[in-house]
Amino acid sequence: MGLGYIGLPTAAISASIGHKVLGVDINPKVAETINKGEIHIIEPGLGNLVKQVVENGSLRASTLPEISDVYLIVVPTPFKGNYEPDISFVESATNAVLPLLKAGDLYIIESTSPVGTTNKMAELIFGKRPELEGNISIAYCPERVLPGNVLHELIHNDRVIGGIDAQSTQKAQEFYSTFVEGKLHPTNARTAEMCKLTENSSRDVQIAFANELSLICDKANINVWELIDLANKHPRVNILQPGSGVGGHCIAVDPYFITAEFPRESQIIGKAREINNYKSFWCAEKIRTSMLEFELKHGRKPLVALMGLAFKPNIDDLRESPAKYIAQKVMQSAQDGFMVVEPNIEEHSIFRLTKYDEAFEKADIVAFLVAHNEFKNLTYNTNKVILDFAGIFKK
Ligand code: SAJ
Repeated sequence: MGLGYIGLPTAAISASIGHKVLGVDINPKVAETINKGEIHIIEPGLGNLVKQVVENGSLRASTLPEISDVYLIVVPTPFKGNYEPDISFVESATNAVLPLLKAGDLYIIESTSPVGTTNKMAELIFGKRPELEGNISIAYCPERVLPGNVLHELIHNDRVIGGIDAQSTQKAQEFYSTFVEGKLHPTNARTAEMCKLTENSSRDVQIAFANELSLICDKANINVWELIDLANKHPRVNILQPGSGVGGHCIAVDPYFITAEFPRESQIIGKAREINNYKSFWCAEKIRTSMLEFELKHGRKPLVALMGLAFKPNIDDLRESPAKYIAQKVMQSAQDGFMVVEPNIEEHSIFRLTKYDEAFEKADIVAFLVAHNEFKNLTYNTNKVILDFAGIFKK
C-alpha cells in the first residue's frame, strides 16, 4: 500500500526474488505508469528492475488492494500545521485492506509513525474484525535506506522488527528474511517505532551541534571546518558537518513525532530542530547583509550567485530543501541581481538556472548553499565575497 520512494523499491525487490506482488497506490497515474514498466520517481537502478518484474508478471499495480497473504503499509506520514503527526494515510490504507484480511495473514507498517501507531491499527482491525484477534500477525518494521542508494540498502541494511506479540515479530522476520541480507533484530512494536524516530533525531541533534559551532565560530573568527577536522582527530569525537540547514523528508520531520508527544522531555531534540531551522534563516540574513554592504561600498547593486538548490549534496531532490528556502527568502528582498545554480537539474519551474562556472565567474557575491562535487572544482577568488555555508573551500 503506497508506491513512493520506499514502497516501489520494496515492491520491486520482493517481486524480483519470487513473491507475487500487487503494488497499490491511490494515484491512478502512478499505477498506470508502473503497469507500463515505467517509474514516476528518481532512484538509480529502479527503472530497470521495475521494467523487468512488470514484464515477467511478478509485479502489477492497481488503485485497489486485493486479497493477499502479506500487507505492507508504506504510505506517507506528514505532520499537520502545528507539527502534530498525521497518520490519516496509514488509517485509510488499513481501512482499505480491513475487509480483505483473513486468518494467517501478516500486516506490517513501514511508514515512519508516532509511538503507539501499530497498536492503534491493531485495535482498529480487531474492533471491526474481532474474529481476527490472535489469528493474524501485526508488526512494525521501519526502513532506513538512503535516497540514491535504496536498492542496495534495502537488501543489505540491518532492520528492526517489532510485532504486537512474539508470533507477529517472528512471522514478520520470516517474511523479511526472504529478501533482506542484513540482520533482522526482533523487538516489540513501540520500541521499533521509537527506534526509527531515534535514528533520525540523533542525526538531527548531531548536525545541530555542528551548525551551532558554525555560528559560534563565525563570531569568534575561527574556521569551523578546520576546527571540526581537528576536534575529530580525538579518538572518541566525531562531529558532523555544518551546512545551510537540514532538509529532506525524514530528518527535518521525524523529530517532531517525538516532540509532539513528549514536549517536556524532548528538550535537546526540540532545540536541535530550532537550531537547524535557524541556520537557514541565518544564512539568508548573511546574504542580505553582504548585499547591503556591497552596495554601500561600491555604489551599485551586487550580482549574487546562489550555488545549489537540492536538499543535500549530489542529488536532484529539492524536497524540504534549506537551499531552496534560502534562495526564495533572499530573492523576495530584491527583484533581480541573482543567478541560481543547480547542476543536478535541467530546469526549474520557479528559478531560471545558470551554469555553475558561469555564475561563479560573473558574481560579485557567491553563496555556497550545497556542497555539490562540481563546486569543488572552482578556484577561490579573493575579488569576490564568498559565503561558504557548505564548506566548499574549507581552508
Ligand atoms: N546534513 C548536514 N550535515 C551533515 C549531514 C547531513 O547538514 O553532516 C544535512 C543534509 O545536507 C540534508 C540533511 O542533513 O539537508 C539530511 O541528509 P542526510 O544525508 O543526513 O539524510 P537523508 O534525509 O537523506 O536520509 C536519512 C537517513 N537517516 C540517517 O542517516 C539517520 C536515512 O538512513 C533514512 O532512511 C532516511 O533519513 C529516512 O527515510 O528516514
